[in-house]
Amino acid sequence: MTTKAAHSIIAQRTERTKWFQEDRFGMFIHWGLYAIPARGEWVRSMEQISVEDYQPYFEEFNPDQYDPKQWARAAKQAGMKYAVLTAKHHDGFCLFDSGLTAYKSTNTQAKRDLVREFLDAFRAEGLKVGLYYSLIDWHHPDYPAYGDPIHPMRNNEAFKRDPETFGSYLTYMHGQVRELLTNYGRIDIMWFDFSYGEMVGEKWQATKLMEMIRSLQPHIIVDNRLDASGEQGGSIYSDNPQLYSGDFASPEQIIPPEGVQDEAGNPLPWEACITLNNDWGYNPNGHYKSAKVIVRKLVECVSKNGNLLVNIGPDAKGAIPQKSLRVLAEVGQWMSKNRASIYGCVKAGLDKPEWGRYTQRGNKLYAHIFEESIGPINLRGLNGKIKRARLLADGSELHISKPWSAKQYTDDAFFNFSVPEHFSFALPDET
Ligand code: JFZ
Repeated sequence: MTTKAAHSIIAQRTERTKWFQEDRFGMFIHWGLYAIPARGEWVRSMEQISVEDYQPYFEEFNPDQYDPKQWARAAKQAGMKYAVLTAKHHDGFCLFDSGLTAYKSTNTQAKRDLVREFLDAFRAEGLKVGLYYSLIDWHHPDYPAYGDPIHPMRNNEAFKRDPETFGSYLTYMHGQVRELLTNYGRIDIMWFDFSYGEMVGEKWQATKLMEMIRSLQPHIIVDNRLDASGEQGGSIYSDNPQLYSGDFASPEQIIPPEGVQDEAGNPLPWEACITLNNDWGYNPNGHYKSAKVIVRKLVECVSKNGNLLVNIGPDAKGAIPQKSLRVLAEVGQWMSKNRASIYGCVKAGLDKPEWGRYTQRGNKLYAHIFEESIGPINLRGLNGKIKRARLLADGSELHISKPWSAKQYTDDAFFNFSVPEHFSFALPDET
């Protein structure tokens, strides 16, 4: 049974996420001290590095090439509409001038509030801004021993803690969220990460936290990880969500086969986050996804009513890796011609075609053709329903032919010649 409170949570979620579901495409930025060892943001945990042995990275951190205006231009040119930066990741290092810790960027050689500069630069490009804040904290002395079920080796000496003092960590964590949402102007997204095992929901005093968040920034949208891990779970899926169940689901490194629905089958706002290479934090090694893959994944998300958040991991100097910039630029070339098939688009009411995917906005259907065709391209069930078809990239007409005589095709329409692969689009007016 949906209570009155849950009704209003769902109604507000729908209202608040409108812009988010229009925008569809964003940039994730994982940046912190771990850019120095350059083996991913989990390096402290994976290699069981003690607080003391991690300290040299704090002493050394000096990102003198940090130019968030350039980051913002790269995001904008890629066609991204919003960006989310790690204000604090699991290692506890703060990229902002917190009054509650000395473990922050303003106390490094950088002497800069990296979060503030990020926010200013991205807002200036007209992008919406979000902050990632890690619930897990391997640096704070009152965060309990890190023994999560996903990475069981974390119950080691380097992470031994007294869980009795967890309350003081919560005061710290709530206090930092208050700072971020008080001192930095309008924030559009709060991206918490992540819950596991018993460490979920009210363990974070999540209702109290959310009441504060909503009172400081009523419009802000929040991911679902106060209530869930990176995987499915958490009551955003139920008809009785909590205040802390979040505004959107956050599948990670996967795109759900059928998109994301609540338990009753109603579509939920969701955002898949993916890396460009294998790690979130800077790692010069690892296989890079191509622009072609990123474009197709973006199309796939939109074709299932979802968003895509593509990660970059700037290096220790503050530079976005050249390879990442190249992929972003190529994605941007595609977006410059084809963005109409992404922004504000939704799942089309048609079966997934063999040759690619559909997205739709109003009476415009976008056919994303992923395959080089060997002959006419079958538009299943669309015979007589297409007013005209155009290539989105250059506006040229595509001829629609009558169905073949064979009986099984009588409901179908066809593009009569082979349409160029991948970068081509048809734009039929569906009636
Ligand atoms: C989390 C972080 O640990 C990671 O460093 C990165 O920030 C990513 C976006 O989010 O990754 C997770 C979180 C949860 C699970 C797996 C990876 N999980 O529950 O399986």
